[in-house]
Amino acid sequence: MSILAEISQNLQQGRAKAVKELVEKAVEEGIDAKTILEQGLLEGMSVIGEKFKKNEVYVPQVLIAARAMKAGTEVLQPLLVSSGVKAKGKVVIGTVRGDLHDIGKNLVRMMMEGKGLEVIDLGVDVPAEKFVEAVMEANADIVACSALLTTTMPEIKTVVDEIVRAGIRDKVKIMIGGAPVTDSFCKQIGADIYTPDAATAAEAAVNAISPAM
Ligand code: B1M
Repeated sequence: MSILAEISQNLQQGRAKAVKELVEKAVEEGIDAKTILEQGLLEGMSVIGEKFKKNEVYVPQVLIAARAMKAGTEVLQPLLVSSGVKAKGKVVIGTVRGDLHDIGKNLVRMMMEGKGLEVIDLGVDVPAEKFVEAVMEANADIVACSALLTTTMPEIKTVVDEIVRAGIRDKVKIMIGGAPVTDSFCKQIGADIYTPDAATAAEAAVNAISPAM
């Protein structure tokens, strides 16, 4: 079995320590961080997602798989940092109210930090007012909202509305993402940027802040 398949299998079994060690070993073997992330960690999480959908695994198994995913991504974090010119700018990020999923949001944060952006992470289950408060306090350039549930997607619209209500709509770009989110939803709710994955989100954030870079 390849080391990437081993990472995927151990993640599915929720073996955080083994996942961490295997990811370290894969890095030592010279496999690049993006491949380990996509073909090892995310591959395992996607199998878990399918099983979860079919009720073949339940919340506790998914949670321990998520913990194993975290252990693996922590090893990769410094390697996902790209070299080159560092962007300057501030991003406020969070998972919207009612939603506890944070793996994707954490990846977006890591990739943005990798581009040199300062990221203020509000965590999960973040009310719209808290996004607005944080943007105003930090004078942030971007607010980034993640939602993983179809039931919490409308909460992103609440964030947009709150930003308009606070009178800061022209001062901040609104980026949105998460599995059920689409570009047409982005347009429909009056947000600025939809991106499908963490790497694209980080690139889009840099472009939004300093288009010339
Ligand atoms: Co949940 N869950 N979950 N879950 N969970 C999903 C999302 C689901 C699709 C599973 C399924 O049925 N197949 C389903 C949602 C169905 C729907 O609404 N359409 C679901 C459900 C139903 C639920 C509960 C309601 C289950 C229950 O209790 N009955 C419950 C809700 C809890 C809540 O939030 N209130 C629940 C709970 C949980 C756990 C807590 C057990 C756990 C979360 C642990 C954690 O995050 N710390 C969990 C998990 C892990 C999943 C799955 C299996 C994996 C999600 C994940 O982390 N994927 C998921 C199934 C799946 O996605 N296949 C599922 C890996 C991650 C890297 O991908 O987050 O999509 P993702 O991020 C991507 C992109 O979307 C993008 O970048 C990342 C890739 O680079 N992205 C952005 C994300 N945010 C972005 C922001 C951006 C830009 C891009 O700009 C701002």
